[in-house]
Amino acid sequence: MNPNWGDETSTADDPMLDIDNTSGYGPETMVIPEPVDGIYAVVVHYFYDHGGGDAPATVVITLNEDNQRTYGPRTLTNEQYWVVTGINVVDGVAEFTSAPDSSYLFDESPTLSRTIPRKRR
Ligand SMILES: [Ca+2]
Ligand SMILES: [Ca+2]
Repeated sequence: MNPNWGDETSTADDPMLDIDNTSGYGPETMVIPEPVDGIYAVVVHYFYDHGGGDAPATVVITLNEDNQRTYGPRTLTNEQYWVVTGINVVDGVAEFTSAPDSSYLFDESPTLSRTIPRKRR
């Protein structure tokens, strides 16, 4: 829920999940207050359906506190991964890397380097 990314002495560049809702419909909220520069992938994993079958997922992303997009609802099957979008952070400013309707479903953990273009060095 609270991995230490980027600067090990700072928590401002870490993703923070408010609640890991394992039994209900959410919502769950994740925030990265001051992300370090780089490419990020937003991925939803339908971890386990508890026998409940397919379920719709909706993702709302807000960048820089004012640039908001909503993805879905998208129907997910047990254990599927939904690669929602990439986010590119340059000089502390975040932008979406892909069009709102370009997302992918995978039945196994996706190789993100092949789905999200990496920043050229
Ligand atoms: Ca950190
Ligand atoms: Ca969860």
